[in-house]
Amino acid sequence: MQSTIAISHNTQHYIDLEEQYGAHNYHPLPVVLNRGEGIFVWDVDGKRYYDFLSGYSAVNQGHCHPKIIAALTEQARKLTLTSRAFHSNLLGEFEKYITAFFGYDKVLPMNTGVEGGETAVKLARRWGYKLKRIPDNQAKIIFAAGNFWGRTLAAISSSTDSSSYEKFGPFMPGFEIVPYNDLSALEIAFRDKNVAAFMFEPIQGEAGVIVPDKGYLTGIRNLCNQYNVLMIADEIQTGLARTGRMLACDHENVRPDILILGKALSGGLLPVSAVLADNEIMMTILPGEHGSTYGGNPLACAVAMAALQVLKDEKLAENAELMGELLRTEIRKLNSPFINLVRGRGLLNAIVIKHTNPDAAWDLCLTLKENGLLAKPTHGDKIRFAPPLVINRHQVLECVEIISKSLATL
Ligand code: PXG
Repeated sequence: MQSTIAISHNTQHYIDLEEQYGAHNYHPLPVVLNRGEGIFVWDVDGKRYYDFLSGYSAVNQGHCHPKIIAALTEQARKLTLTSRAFHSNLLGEFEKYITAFFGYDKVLPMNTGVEGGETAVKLARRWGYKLKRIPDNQAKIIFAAGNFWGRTLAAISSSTDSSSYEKFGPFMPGFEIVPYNDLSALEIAFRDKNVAAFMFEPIQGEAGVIVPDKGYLTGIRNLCNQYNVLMIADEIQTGLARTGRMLACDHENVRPDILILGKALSGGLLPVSAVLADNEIMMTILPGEHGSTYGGNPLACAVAMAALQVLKDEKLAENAELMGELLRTEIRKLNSPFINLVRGRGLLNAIVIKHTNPDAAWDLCLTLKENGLLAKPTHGDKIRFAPPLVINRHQVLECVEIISKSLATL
């Protein structure tokens, strides 16, 4: 598959190292990066690329944002980790900052996104037993088909993608699946009194940027109220300005009971995730019942506050909204016979490739790479276009030129 393009000896050297010494759990594009700045990354041969993946939306603020790097380096010289056995001067400050930022009583800090998801599920089960009075060990969490929230055994237990779960069983009990974007199915599921929560992505990222119908988020909120079920929004990929609002739930002015954030909460510097909820939910977990060595460490706290402040100061939600609209409009104008459709919100977008060659999406990504733009196919025929949110008008138009030129070679 990779034979059609020339790869330098230098690049091949690094790829060979990974091939030989690393597990083969990924299939990356044949490009080896060693530098990033803003919307650009450079390979080991010094070639510059537009980054149209942004670390799967972790780098919303742009690569190596100077203010976030400054927060990191300054804090790194003082104190990086205390564990939660002791207090730090930054944890409470960060907790106050992020709860005010999103309007919740409390936050529980973790590291990776999947840990944020696990935390939300544990909180929902606890709430279910303590407040909804679900009989012991009977709590159910509902998920939507096509969901993706990581790679732990709990996360893959809710997956409908066989490449995520096959031959990794047995799976976590108490999880149920309903179709995405289907409120009637959700209502039927909620009639079961043992349902504690519905966990969903406001736009499904890994499934290929699936945007639900207008009213879906409001409908979920209403059903959750009606049936006393917690609404858990996984905004790890959609949150933090990516879709043109600070949260994707803001598009319908809906407030989830539990909000999960990750990825861009550190601007791509280190794993930082957070679960936000009000006291009624958060106070169901007591000392010793949940945690993590690195969760809430001072370095992460300093970085997360800087990362959030940059989103606000640079009005990145507004820019994502405008640049996303421009990107979709200009790609549609190309009228390419190879693009089945362009979809997305803000700067979380995907194109669906139409071609007789099943490898067309991969081949297009190789050509895009040759032409100076990095993007990655998902599920065979879809390519995500999700640059850092600091991209400007001129750069969007230049990227559309690159896309146009690359499509012509298909
Ligand atoms: N929720 C959503 C919506 C995600 O997109 C996670 C949770 C998990 O985050 P962590 O930090 O645990 O990866 C994601 C992750 C991959 C991969 O290689 C992961 C994501 C996107 C693309 C690839 O596992 N999103």
